[in-house]
Amino acid sequence: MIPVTQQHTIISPGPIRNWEVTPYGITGHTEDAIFAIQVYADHTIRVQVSRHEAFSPNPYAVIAKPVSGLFEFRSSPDILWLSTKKMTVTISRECFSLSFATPQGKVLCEDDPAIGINWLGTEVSCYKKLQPWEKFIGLGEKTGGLNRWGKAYTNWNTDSFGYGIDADPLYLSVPFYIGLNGGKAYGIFFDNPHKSVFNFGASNNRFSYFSAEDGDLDYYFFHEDSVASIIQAYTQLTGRMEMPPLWSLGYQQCRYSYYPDREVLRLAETFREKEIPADVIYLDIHHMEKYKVFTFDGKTFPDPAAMIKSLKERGFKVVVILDPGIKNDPNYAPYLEGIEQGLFIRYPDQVPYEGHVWPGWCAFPDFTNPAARAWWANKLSFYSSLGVDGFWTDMNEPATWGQHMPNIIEFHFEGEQCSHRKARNIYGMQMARSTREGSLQHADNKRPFVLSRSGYAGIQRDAAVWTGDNVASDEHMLAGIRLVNSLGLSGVSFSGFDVGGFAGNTNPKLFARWISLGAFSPLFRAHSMINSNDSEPWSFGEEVEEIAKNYIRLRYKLLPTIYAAFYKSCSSGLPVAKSLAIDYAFDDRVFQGPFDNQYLFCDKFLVVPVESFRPVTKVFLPEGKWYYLFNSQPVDGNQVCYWECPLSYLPVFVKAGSIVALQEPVNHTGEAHDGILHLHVYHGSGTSNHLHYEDDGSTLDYRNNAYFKRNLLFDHSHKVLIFEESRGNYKSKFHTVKIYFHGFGENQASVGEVMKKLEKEDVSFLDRISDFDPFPDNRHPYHQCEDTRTLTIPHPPAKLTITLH
Ligand code: NBV
Repeated sequence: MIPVTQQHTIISPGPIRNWEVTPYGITGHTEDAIFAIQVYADHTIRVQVSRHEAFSPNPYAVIAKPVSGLFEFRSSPDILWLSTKKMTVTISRECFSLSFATPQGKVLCEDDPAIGINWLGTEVSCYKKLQPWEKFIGLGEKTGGLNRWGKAYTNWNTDSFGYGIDADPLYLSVPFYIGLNGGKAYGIFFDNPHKSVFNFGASNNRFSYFSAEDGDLDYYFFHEDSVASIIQAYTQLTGRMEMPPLWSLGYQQCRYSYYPDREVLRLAETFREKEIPADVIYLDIHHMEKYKVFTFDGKTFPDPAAMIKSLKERGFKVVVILDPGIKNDPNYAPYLEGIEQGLFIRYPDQVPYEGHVWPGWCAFPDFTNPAARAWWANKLSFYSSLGVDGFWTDMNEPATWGQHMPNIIEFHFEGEQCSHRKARNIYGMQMARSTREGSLQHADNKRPFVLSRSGYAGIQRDAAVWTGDNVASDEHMLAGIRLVNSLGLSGVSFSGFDVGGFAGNTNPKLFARWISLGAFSPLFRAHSMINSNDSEPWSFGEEVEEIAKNYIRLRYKLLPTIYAAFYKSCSSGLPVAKSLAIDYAFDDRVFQGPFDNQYLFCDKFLVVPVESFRPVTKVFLPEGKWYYLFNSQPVDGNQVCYWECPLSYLPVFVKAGSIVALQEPVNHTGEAHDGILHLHVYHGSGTSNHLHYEDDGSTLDYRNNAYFKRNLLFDHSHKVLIFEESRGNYKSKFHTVKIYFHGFGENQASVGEVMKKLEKEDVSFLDRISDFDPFPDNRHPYHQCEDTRTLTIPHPPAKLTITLH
């Protein structure tokens, strides 16, 4: 029991009384707390401090374990030191204040010595000295600018319909951020799922801090040489996504709601008639009978299996919405089963909690209970047997009308039993987890696709996420880009926004710009709200339809590059849409608005998001050289310039030295392409590297080497193109490779004029052909692609080196 006198006093851990060195680090007691400092990797150190007798478990986000023998330890009468190859943590024995430094002794981040760690009632906080010019990035789905300095944020998963562009909190919490300090970077992940606050120098000039309503101080400190390596370290700890199905990287069409079934079929037909590629149609809540999950409305969808079959024949996948609320209805089996098996969240007197949502009064499965997760996963066979391919977990904050779930509700929490205060932020990710497990269970070796609104650190293992109920406005479009970029900084690579805006009515220009941006977003899904105007690619007149079609087709052309980028992201944890703060962290211009919206897509494209009404925009080109995507015009980096951006031309630049892989567009990813791989090599320096990756796009066989993967290298100084030996036992679907050289220059007869020698294969050579412009209409000034030469060869089955001069 905390004495009354202490309830409003600040308590700190006090001096260290004893410690013990373990294989993983040190543990011990201070005057008022217990502590443990453990090494998870050279770059990752965990700090736990508690006023309880034992640390309270947080079993959801972290999948790694501490590793023994990675540190050295020293002590003096005043200080304890624990060092790994990457950092040293210094602990003052007198006040238990921590300082993290590089092995060379440069301080990365240190506790405010007077108030470093403390408790105010049950609230636990950690105050870090604010360093001059320190920047803070990440923290998941948070609004605002890229640099979070001077702002504070709350982590408390919240249904935020039509949120403002500065609103906080939103649907999903990732209490992980990266600090940039004097040319060095570090990361902090505070693994405490209670409502938490991160303050990056808001209303004070002394410290940044993180605090939680209750629970322990439990955080992981990361240090590596770059922002990218810190994200890799964080995702080593919390996991990475697995390869998504290829169809989920195509264009996805959603609406609240498409019904009845003939409207859904008509929608599918229209895409095919208009030859606008698309892969996915979503069924929102109106497909259900009285909004009851695990049902179809018998009147509007009398034969869902037949409808889904026809959609599949047209090359569409079907994703259905799942809401967690289970209607209290004595004739409804899921409700009865949940009650009987004790699977719902309950009040302390064991009465199931009921909240009002779409179906009326509902009970809520306790997704923190393995039995409830298994039950839910089983129930998904209802959909799988009808042919449903993917799931969309909505309202899983969890949302209820009134938006104030009582804190006394109890959750299983893997047997630990806790209240809503600790479980809320975890609930959504566990619903996504159980949904993914159900998909794996029923989908016969098919890859799952789950799209979740809510989540916590580690959600990337189970689901893609989208940024919820945005609004049809230019500022929201740009805010969505920042949210996706921030999610990418926080381990969530597969994310997107509702193209066109969910709430409100989109205007034609806005839709055109938004869909252009969507083509360069990891998740490409258009969605809009009930009672809003139609918002399909053809709903805004001919010109916008053409723009939409061009960009959707461009997306499909880019699939070989995008798919390879996803493969890389699965193994590195780095995002597909990369904020410039990852590769250019110490260039201050990256953080200036509006440059802080810019990002690298698939590591090769610099995307400059710009409002729909702007014909010209300011662009920041980071160091190096760039090529304007639409005509390969070279542009110097390390400068800010103005660039024309008429509606059809989203400013996108290709990084010098990139190799971009394209295919001919198809109507959907299930359709066979023409077998020609188009490789665009952009002149640069050093050696370009492109990973070519293919697999069957749908099954889990890639886990057992059923892939075709190889590195393609281009040595710019010696003009040597190398197709390395391929790995894996999948046969590539490309029989021919056509290579295009951009920026090699009129007078550099080197490439194209003479083909010196080809090992093994014959080649045909074509000069001056552009095959990159996605806009065949020739109406725009950027259509020309004069400086491009090409070469065509059979797709080499084995290693091939081509020397050009
Ligand atoms: O299921 C209806 C909507 C859905 O379309 C949207 O994408 C979700 O974010 N859902 C929220 C419920 C309430 C919307 C007002």
